[in-house]
Amino acid sequence: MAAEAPWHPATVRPLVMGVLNVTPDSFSDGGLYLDAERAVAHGLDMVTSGADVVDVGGESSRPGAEPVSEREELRRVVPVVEALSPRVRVSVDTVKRAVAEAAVAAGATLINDISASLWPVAAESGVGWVAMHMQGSPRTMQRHPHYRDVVAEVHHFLRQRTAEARRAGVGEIWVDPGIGFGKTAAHNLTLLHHLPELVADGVPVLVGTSRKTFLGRLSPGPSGEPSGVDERLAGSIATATWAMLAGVSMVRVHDVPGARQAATLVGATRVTGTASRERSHRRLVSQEQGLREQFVKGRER
Ligand code: HH2
Repeated sequence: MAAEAPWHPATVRPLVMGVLNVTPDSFSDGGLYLDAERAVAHGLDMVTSGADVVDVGGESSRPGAEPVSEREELRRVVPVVEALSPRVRVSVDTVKRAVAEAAVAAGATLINDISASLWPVAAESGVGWVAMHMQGSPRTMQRHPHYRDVVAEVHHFLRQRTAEARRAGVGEIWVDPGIGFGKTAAHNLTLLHHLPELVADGVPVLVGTSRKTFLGRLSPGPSGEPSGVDERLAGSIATATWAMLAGVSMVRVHDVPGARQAATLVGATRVTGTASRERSHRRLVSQEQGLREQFVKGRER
């Protein structure tokens, strides 16, 4: 019998992952959604705005962040996952095995793993897994990021982890170069430039540039100071669009409406070709349905 083809979402419209940080200290939305009710309301808003998946996190991974206890992370994450999972696909952004397991029990079907080490949990529970590259740990990663060849090293790491996860039986695997995780602005730009090579491996790629520091450094205000977190929307959408045009299958964003509009347009340019507008629009709509069904299947596993 032929081996089953690796899991891959249809490649028409890139998917949008909305960020929901249930933390006091996340770099851009820290403290806004610490209360479970507000967190759930914001998650549902993102769904209305077009998020395909909501990524719930209870521990900040910003540079210099202090770890939180397992108990506290569980307290923050589980009720929010429970409330959102009947309404939308939910991923859990954690590096802790117990938190991943509890979130899956509460309805999450994707483990967003910045440590790229939790594939055994995904294999045991039959959910999807995102492997992200990071050099060092959040507390120290931005002190001296160093690579001989950032693209080769990041891609090699992700290929290795993908192979291990596949051997363990994980069906749905995503890779993420980890923009800003132990990387300078130059490293981030180099990785963005070389995204097509990662895409060419055939494993769906997720990229998160949203509101990150390098955007502020590269677009300083009139005083020469890096632009603030709230002034990085255009850069966030520009880099997400760049990544989608390079072939990534999902972008992780704080500002869903703009990213969703960009994703829809990238999808539309992928199918338009020379067909009549009417025909290509109908095709886009039916491919969109196919994509949603395939991605949502991950929820039903
Ligand atoms: N970035 C952050 C957190 N999780 N996961 C993936 N797969 N890719 C990313 O680029 C990524 C991620 C950092 O952003 P945010 O969650 O907004 O901040 P914080 O870690 O401070 O909560």
